[in-house]
Order: sequence, then C-alpha cells, then structure tokens
Amino acid sequence: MTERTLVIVKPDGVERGLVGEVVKRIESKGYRLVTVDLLTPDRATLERHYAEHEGKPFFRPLVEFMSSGPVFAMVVEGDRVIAGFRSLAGATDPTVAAPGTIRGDLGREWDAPVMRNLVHGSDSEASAAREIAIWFPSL
Ligand code: DAT
Ligand code: MG
Repeated sequence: MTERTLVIVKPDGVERGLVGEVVKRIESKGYRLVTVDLLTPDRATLERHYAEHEGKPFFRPLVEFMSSGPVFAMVVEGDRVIAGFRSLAGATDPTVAAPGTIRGDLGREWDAPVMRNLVHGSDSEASAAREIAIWFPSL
C-alpha cells in the first residue's frame, strides 16, 4: 500500500552533516522524495507538530531544541513507508536503538539524552496526514 510520511532530519542531524546519509538510506530502501525543505521552524509550528506531548517534562526543551537551527523536512512516499521509515529510524532512545538503524548507528547519547535523536518520522496514517498538512500545507 503506497503511503506518505513526514520525515525530519532534526537540528543535530543537519548540524552534523547527516542529511545526505539519511536521504541515502531512504532512497536505498526504495522510497521516493515527494518534496523537501530546509528551514528553521518557529515555535508555533513545533507546538502543533508535537501537540501530543504538551505537558510532558520534555515538551519545552524539545520545542526549543527543534527551533534552534535548520531542519530538513521531507515528504517520503512508498509502500508501507510509515512503519518502514520508523523501522529505518530505530528506537526513540539512541542508546538502545538497534545497530543498522539511523539512531542506532549515528545517534550519540552523550550529546543529550533522547532528544537529539537525529530524525522524526510520523507514527501512523493519521499522524502522517496531520503532520504533512502542518509542514507542507500546499501539498
Ligand atoms: P519518536 O520521535 O520516536 O516518535 P516520541 O514521539 O515519543 O518519539 O517523542 C518525540 C520526541 O521527543 C523524541 O523524538 C525525542 C523526545 N523525547 C521523547 N521522550 C523523551 C524523554 N523521555 N526525554 C527527553 N526527550 C524525549
Ligand atoms: Mg513520535
């Protein structure tokens, strides 16, 4: 089933020059880039994006981190790509993310726990539709 998902290379990934590495893994898997944008997101956009986490202790630091510099946002299309990219990304916490995944291979726990985990990927069809509308309203 062909799906679309929102993938973001977070500020730590852009700063470390890992955009190409992430795109390479996505394209090598057979997924297709629909559209991309390099931008520094504002807080309002991030508060909408991370609305499900509002009130959690990491919400404010997460919004601050995500607005601290450029991110590379993309809409990625492919067969079951929503679950497929989550699998490429690996577990949320880079310390326990499996080798072979983006977070497991490239995430550095000592930078700051959990938050700097390089990438975001939508977690369901509903999230993907909601997030794509936030980041790429013209799609
Ligand atoms: P994911 O990005 O794997 O979907 P999530 O939606 O649970 O994870 O959380 C969103 C982001 O918030 C996650 O990528 C990193 C940060 N985060 C999650 N849990 C955290 C925690 N316990 N402490 C600090 N940051 C956290
Ligand atoms: Mg999530």
